[in-house]
Amino acid sequence: MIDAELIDQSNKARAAGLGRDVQNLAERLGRSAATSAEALVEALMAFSVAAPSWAVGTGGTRFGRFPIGGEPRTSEEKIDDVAALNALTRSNESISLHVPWDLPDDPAGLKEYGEHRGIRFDAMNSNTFQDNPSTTRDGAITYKFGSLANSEKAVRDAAVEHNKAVIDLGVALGSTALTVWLPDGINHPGQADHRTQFERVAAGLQAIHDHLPDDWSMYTEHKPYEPAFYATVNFDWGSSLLLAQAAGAKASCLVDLGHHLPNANIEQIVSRLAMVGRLGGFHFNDSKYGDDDLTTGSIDPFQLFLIFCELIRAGDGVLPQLAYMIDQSHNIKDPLEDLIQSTEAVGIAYAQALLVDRDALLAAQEGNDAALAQETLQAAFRTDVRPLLAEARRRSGGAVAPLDAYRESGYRAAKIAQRGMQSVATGL
Ligand SMILES: [Mn+2]
Repeated sequence: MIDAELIDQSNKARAAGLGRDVQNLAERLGRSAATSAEALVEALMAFSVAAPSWAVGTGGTRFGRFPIGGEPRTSEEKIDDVAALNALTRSNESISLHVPWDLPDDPAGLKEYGEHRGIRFDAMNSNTFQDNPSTTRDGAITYKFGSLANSEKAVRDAAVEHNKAVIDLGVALGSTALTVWLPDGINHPGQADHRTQFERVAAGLQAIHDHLPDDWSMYTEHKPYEPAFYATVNFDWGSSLLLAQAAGAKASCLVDLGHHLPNANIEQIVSRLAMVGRLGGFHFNDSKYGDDDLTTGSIDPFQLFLIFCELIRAGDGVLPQLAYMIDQSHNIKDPLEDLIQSTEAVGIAYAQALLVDRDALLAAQEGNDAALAQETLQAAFRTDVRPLLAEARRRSGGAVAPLDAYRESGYRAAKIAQRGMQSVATGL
């Protein structure tokens, strides 16, 4: 573990500099109570973004995988890594499991394991994009030609059963949400009927929705291609909305930033889904071309800022309570360093969006003053809010400089000694 003493030592060396930076910002910002440095620090202290269990191992590409060493071998070790991350950031208080990559024999024990380390269970993810031993018995059932949209009823039923089992597991872990990302689609034009596939998926999602406990939510996650390359059933936000509406009242749409065709206006999608009350959550990452799973905010931080502006707009000045998660699996960085950087990027975009003078923006919009509207957004976006994030972490017991503190801790080397150089995270 990364202990408080190490973080204290790391913070002491940076205390004076941080104090000066925060003071400078406080003097520059403090126009109104809502956008004061103090208000932003408090908002940041209350914010948490989930880490997925698959992001603590080294991902790979179809060209290969280069393990970094010391990767978690079990769900418990994945929780250990998220707890280490949270000790530094104080903004990653939950883990999102992926079934069957995570299939605990003793869910109650795993829940307790998480509780002891201050880690809750975020949305459950059901995987039907590969065959798995729990529902695709003896090879008689296969998801080769899809799951909920499969032409064979036995396969569709198995996919529904898998999702129900994931809900049951989530109940035992204290989770309250299911994210359904489907592999269903068409690789070759004419291979299957678009409408029939959609109707089968809608029926399957209804059956899964019927199994949700009262306090649960369910998210549909769209993606334009992969694993099918000609068409996917849930290919865009419109299809996702139709599927969520068909599934039932507890279903809403989840936006994965990498699941759009190049140049899609994601902030506008966010606005539309929020407008109709079906925006459920986010998977944060960044991309240049496709579902690149690059570090959040590393390619297009302005887009991330504009997305958070839409969220603040949807919440009328405050961030709505949605499912916020980082969905990345890096293949060359230390996964924990990647998560530290993504968590920072999400916090920056959030704080900058809170900084927008919404009254001035509205006045510029209604007055058709495009130049002033742009100035208003840029005034917030160009503000370096990083000292406020550092201050929020410091007050919460986290590290002022989490990446430095992580390296100073020697965590990776200790985990290589404990888990080995060739350990592989389940599912990767
Ligand atoms: Mn995702």
